[in-house]
Amino acid sequence: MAALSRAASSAIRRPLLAPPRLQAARAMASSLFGHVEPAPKDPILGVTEAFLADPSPNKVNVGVGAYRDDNGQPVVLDCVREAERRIAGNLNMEYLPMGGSIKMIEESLKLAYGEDSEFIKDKRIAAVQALSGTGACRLFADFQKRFLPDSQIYIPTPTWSNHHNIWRDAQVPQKTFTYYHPESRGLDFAGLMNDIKNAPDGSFFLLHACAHNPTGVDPTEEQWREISHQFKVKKHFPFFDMAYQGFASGDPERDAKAIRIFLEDGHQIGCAQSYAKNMGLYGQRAGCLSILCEDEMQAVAVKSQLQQIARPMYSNPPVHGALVVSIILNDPELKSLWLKEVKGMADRIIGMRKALKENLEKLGSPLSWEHITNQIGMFCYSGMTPEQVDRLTNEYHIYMTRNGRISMAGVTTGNVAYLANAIHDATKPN
Ligand code: KET
Repeated sequence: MAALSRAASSAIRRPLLAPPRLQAARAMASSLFGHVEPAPKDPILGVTEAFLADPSPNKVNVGVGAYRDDNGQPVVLDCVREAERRIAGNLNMEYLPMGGSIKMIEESLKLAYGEDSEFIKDKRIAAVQALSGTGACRLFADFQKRFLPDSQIYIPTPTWSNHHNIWRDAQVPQKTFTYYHPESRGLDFAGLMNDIKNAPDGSFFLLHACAHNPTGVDPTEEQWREISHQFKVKKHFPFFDMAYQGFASGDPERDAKAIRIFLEDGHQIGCAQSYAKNMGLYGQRAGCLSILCEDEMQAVAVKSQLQQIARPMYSNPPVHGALVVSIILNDPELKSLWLKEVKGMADRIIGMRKALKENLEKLGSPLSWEHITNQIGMFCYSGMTPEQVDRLTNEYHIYMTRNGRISMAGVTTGNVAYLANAIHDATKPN
């Protein structure tokens, strides 16, 4: 009996006792990496992780900005499916050049700078394919650090949380500028203009080209003109992050208006483009970084340096998404299908804004929800506090970022009433 129980207990204990060689290896490993603490969860992608881990059948994900159809399913656009059919069995998967696909870059520049842009004709734009919008921002931040090591970046308050990480990791010092006015839930234009005026001449500013994330608040055309004018006076450099071209108004040309105003006014600009949202190519990491230079010679030099930053990091960008983008934008029929599909996505979001607001009003919410339909783009900056968001998550299994941002792209006819009810419950005055 005693022998048996000794055997049994050693069998239970055995897995806990690693062989001496493994123990030594573990001790070494813990001295090497023992100081590594778990990283804090990402405020946006961490929400997706929590959503996936929740077994509730009622759960709703309005965290990450990823478009869903009215059944809550991810969407692959018809134009993308057709481009993929043309790629399959026809095109090879060789390395792209360090700067990426020339065709994809050409098409991207036409989208951002205009079909007939004189800057494209004059070859004044240094451009490389980038790892989507994030990669384009990061490449620019690294370029900024390398060639203007004493410069800083002015970032709006609030902004997409990853902007702070990107410029931090590139070791560019950050300043913030006024953008949002919480009381009016609109733009703090006076504060914004003041900060532009008070920044040292020649400062770098990060601007959201359209559909500001997370606020959904964009300057009007008139306000953009004033901003551009003041940038000229102060010789500031505007870097446009354009992650949502087409998602604000449904028309990519209209959504490029801010950039076009700056171009008309003769600025040099930088621009990060992403095809994650407007072509639904999220995981393909398709994007473009461009910098408008003084002349062709400067553009050649700048492009060669951007490539040199890319080479030791990822060597060259992925080919599949670049093929999809260039095939769609280069074929008039596929391009018009794409334009129709972008508009369809933008319109569904606009429809859901109306539905969410109407549902809240129907429930008798005494609060004003006008901002839901006044805001533009993928997000509704609801005004909910982090504690109210926690209630939505804990009691209703609704997942969103703690800054109160709702990804309207995840709202559907099927879940809008449930969402409205939860928001009403969490926000109604006692
Ligand atoms: N800029 C902005 C303003 C932005 O909102 C995103 C993505 C990106 C760039 C980068 O997207 P990319 O996939 O690298 O092309 N925003 C959503 C996803 C994320 O956080 O990565 C979001 O805010 O939910």
